[in-house]
Amino acid sequence: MSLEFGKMDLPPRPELFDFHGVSMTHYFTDSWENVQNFKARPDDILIATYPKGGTTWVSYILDLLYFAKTSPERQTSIPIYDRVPFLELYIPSVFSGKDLVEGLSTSPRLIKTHFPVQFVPKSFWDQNCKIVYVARNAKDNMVSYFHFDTMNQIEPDPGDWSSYFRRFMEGKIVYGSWYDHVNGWWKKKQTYSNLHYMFFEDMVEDTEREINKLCSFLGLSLSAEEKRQISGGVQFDNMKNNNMANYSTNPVMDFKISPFMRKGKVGDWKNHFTVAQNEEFDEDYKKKMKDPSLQFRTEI
Ligand code: PPS
Repeated sequence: MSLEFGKMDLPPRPELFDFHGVSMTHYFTDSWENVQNFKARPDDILIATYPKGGTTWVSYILDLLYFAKTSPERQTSIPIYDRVPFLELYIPSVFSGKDLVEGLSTSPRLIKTHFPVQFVPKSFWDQNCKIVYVARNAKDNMVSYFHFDTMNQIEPDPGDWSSYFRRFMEGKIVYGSWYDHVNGWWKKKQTYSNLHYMFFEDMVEDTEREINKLCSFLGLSLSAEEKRQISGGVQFDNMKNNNMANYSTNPVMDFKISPFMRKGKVGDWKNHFTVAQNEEFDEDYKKKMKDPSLQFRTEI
């Protein structure tokens, strides 16, 4: 089932509720049993992020690394959200991410999730699947998520910026606390070696370097020229202008309010946080982010 339904059919925005200790909406829990019983294959690759952490960017990079040479037609015919399906997204009689994954004929299958680590279906661990986790600094992540929630009809109403700011710190947004998410996955990395933990800011700073690290992790050997080409193709402006990567074909998003590929920057939070908000945020951040080995950059 691909994502196709007319704007007229859009249901009202969903409500947030507590689900096993994490704020969620029904779009990501209605198919819970089914998703938990997902049968991963050993060569499946899971791309995991907190929403707005760099999911689409890394998904597109992985799709190019694996399939640019063998299936160039994918690049002009299949939107990224169909190539790398969103496992837990379920819109009754319209869309099932799990069905879409099961219908993939690629090997490996590239699979997107925003689950916190404790929600990941067991078979990914049993099969020792490779997992790429992307994290983005909390301030830019919050700003990006706020704009996304204003334009995406299947997200709860974000309200105004100051109330959103507060709810982000409280973890009262879809997929819960950013702090728990990035820390939970970071901790998992200490015991699960098939997890590559990367940072949005590093990708902005040097995309080619991060592609090289991905290739080492995935065991891929592409030529320097191929990697350079991929790195060029995934720069922000190129992805923003690429209809197969920019979500412009997605019916639940209203680009008149805000585009999916909005700014792609590190430090845009400075255009949103007031001085007082920044102080409050930093104070709260220190209390929640106790692990000195997990460091984020809010500017580069
Ligand atoms: S989602 O909805 O959770 O899948 O969104 P996600 O893809 O994780 O995050 C979207 C943000 O990533 C930015 N983006 C990029 N930035 C720089 N370069 C490239 N190539 C790129 N691709 C996506 C996108 O613009 C969103 O960030 P903001 O800050 O809102 O612009």
